[in-house]
Amino acid sequence: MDPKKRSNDKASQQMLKHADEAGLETAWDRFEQQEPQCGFGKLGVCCRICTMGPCRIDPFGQGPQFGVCGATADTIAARNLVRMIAGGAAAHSDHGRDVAHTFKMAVESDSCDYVIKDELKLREVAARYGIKIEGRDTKEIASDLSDVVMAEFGKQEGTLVSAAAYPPPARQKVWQEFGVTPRSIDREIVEIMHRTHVGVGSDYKNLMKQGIRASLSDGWGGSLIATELSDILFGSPWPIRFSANLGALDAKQVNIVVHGHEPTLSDIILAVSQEPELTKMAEDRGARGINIIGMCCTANEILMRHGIPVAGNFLQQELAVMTGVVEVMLVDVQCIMPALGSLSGCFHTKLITTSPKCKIAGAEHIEFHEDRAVEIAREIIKIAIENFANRKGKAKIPKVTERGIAGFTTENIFYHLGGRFRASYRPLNDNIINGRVRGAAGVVGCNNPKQVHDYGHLTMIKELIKNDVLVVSTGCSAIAAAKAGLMRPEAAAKYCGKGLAEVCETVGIPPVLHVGSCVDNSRILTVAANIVAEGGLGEDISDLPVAGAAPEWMSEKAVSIAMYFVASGVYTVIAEPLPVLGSPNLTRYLTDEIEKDIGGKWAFERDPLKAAHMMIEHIESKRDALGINVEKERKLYDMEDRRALALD
Ligand code: CUV
Ligand code: SF4
Repeated sequence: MDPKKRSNDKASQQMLKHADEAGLETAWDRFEQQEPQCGFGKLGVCCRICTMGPCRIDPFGQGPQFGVCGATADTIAARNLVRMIAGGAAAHSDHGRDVAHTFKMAVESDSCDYVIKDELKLREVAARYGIKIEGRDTKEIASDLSDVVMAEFGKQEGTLVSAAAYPPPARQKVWQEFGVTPRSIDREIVEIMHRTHVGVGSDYKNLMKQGIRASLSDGWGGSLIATELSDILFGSPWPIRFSANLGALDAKQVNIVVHGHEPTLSDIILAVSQEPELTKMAEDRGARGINIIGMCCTANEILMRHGIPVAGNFLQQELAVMTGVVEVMLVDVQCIMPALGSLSGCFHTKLITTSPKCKIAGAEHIEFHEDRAVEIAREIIKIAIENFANRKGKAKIPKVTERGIAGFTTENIFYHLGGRFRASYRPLNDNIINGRVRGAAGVVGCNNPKQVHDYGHLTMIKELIKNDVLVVSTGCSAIAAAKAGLMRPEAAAKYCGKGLAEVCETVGIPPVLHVGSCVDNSRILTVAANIVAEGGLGEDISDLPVAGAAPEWMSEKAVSIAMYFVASGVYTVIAEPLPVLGSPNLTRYLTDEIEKDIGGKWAFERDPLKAAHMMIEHIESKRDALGINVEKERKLYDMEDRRALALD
């Protein structure tokens, strides 16, 4: 086993070596045991939807071309794919729903552990949702917003309020004409399940249409609600320093890793961990303190707001436990490997599940209830403190960490670009128009043992910024970038092309902007909407010199995300192809013809360097179409320009 063939990350390489020596199994080992993986599944031509099957279509045209019911490869691949979208949209949007419930509780109760932290954002969001602001107090506005937002999930009439309030008008028109404006969140997901039941739709394009609609209800609906309400409840992020990688685990402290996706529990855990009584209790047990440290998107949620360190991304969750210093691995929902159950049994680590939606064999379950948040947080922290004495063997913490700056949002990114008195997207648009910044790319998504861990993210991101493309990042991709030092402002001089370096250095931002967790991909959508609204770069998101990518994706959520990027007009390149290659028709539709319907399209490319150049080429073609690729005479900086670039 050569750790370098598995991970590009130094800390992970050390831990993989250790795992190998200690005979501990990881996702990489299990991936190898799975090979060769099922070719029918990979190509999307295996159907298990009814018990006349399972049926499979021979992709070489030799064997059967129809399922028992007569379904073709096109039908089967399209049904499978839109069901993946349903799964991904459901996960994100249910996260949004849970935040909405917590928000409602905070609004209605006076003795709640959650309070509204960002009143300004509350007012902004409420106004977007058509709620009266003037002369009303916070509680009234919040109560109205809570009602409107809750209704978005299950309403029976009309369309999503947010789908009309946030995207550019030209984009909304495209959706209306194509008939994919999302109606409500749950409905679009349910309709996927209905349409894909045996004997309903078999036209692959019509099936995809519902996939598009559901993905839009995720991106501009459920995920957006999760982001907006989290900002209101937990505070809008602000640029903040943090450290990243397994080296941020501290052998001398009680380590609690918060892992999963939601901020609701972890935010309280962090606050409660600072109570003097608990710190004293930890000290009495011989620990120097309590170290709350994140993993995956829960990490992103609280590092964006509190600067807590991040232990790592998706493929590092097992490695964190193997350090032997994790007292509690505290999880909520999503991207938690079932393997943690048995693995934690080999260590003193207590794996604690908290959501009724996610119980794991081998874990202890302490159900989290928002109305007793502080009390439950204390209980969990005490368990961790008591467990400190139970560590076995020597700590195996790789001495690898990086530092970076996170906490960028749609509202604050260009506050920085514009300076204190010129908070607008004008400076960004101008820098794109004058060509210093060629365009922007959203690089997001997971890790996948099919790719060398982090290599895809880093290779792509470095190539983009070298070519003056500003990168905004979320999820496990953002964590990969942080671990490699790409979120330090100094990275601009080291890795960027001249134009982007100039802009980053003047403003003091890193060339890769961390905008949050996977639901915060909605921030990338609203950034794009704001760029359009600022003017000078076309009327629609599909006019912008931007692209999206998920270089190591694996989850159904990633499919929903990439679909709503595409359906918002963004060219999106993913590494592992969608499981549709067994249907040449569907493949052609997604990677080509769909652009005429919706303005964006997919591309599949495993080589991250090639993928980056496909994105750059697309960005340049959009610049050409906008007519901004002409050599302009260099004018001298006037005061206005200086102000536009000035540090505040
Ligand atoms: Ni939701 S979905 S592995 S943690 S980005 Fe990370 Fe982010 Fe993919 Fe999961
Ligand atoms: Fe086979 Fe059709 Fe049933 Fe799918 S739905 S398992 S293709 S019979």
